[in-house]
Amino acid sequence: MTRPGLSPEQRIFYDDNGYILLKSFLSAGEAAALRAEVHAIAARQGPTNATWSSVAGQGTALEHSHDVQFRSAAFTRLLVDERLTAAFTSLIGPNVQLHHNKMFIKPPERGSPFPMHQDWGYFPHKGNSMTAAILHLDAAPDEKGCVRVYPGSHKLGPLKAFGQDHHVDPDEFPLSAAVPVEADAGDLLIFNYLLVHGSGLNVSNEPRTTWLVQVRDPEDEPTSEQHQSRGQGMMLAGIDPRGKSFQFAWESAASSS
Ligand SMILES: O=C(O)CCC(=O)C(=O)O
Repeated sequence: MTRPGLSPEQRIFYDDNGYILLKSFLSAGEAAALRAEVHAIAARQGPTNATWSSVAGQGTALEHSHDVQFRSAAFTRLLVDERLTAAFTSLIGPNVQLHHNKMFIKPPERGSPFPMHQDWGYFPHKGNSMTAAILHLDAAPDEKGCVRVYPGSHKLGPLKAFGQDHHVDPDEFPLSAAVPVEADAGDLLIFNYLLVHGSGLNVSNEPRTTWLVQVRDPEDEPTSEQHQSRGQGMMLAGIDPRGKSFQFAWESAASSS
């Protein structure tokens, strides 16, 4: 069965706002199964804390893993799930290439916030095709530190970024004034990497569990290679039309030496 991707109305909303929340993208059962996988990975790997440096040292925590498909095949299957790839192809074209993916658990009562930022600062590309999707594996109401966005901010282009977290000016883009995108288990939030976004503290008594994937058009070249990952370059939909095969920066350095 051909998957529809975004409707014309959803596409208009996305183009205007830089993001869209697709409700019930996965069933509650599918979300629950993936949530269990994420929590099992976290239990196997032991404690982690990916709290950003600009908000570290305040007793908060953020469990995470990169390259989740190397930890559980459920995420290999998810990467090429036609519902996901159809959503991406309707935004960036027929060819969709994996950049990276990661999981996050914001633990109860002390789940770290993400300062407001654009992902652009982490992995700038010439064509700005880079697109993120956050799959919610349990409910993310505001008190759990749901994602907050500045609708339309993707149209501002790259903004001045501060520190190693690349956060934007907190006076201009305070977390408190951003729009909370509350979500239920199974909802998918898709956004362009120029959208100003972040999220607050999890002050609830339950974890907030998410999986995040970033993809691009394979013809969209990075302006600097600063965020590579295992699995990067995998085609999730379509083909890589370039004559050359995908290479990490370290591979080209090795072949020219
Ligand atoms: O999960 C969140 O609340 C935001 C994650 C995020 O913005 C990021 O990883 O860049």
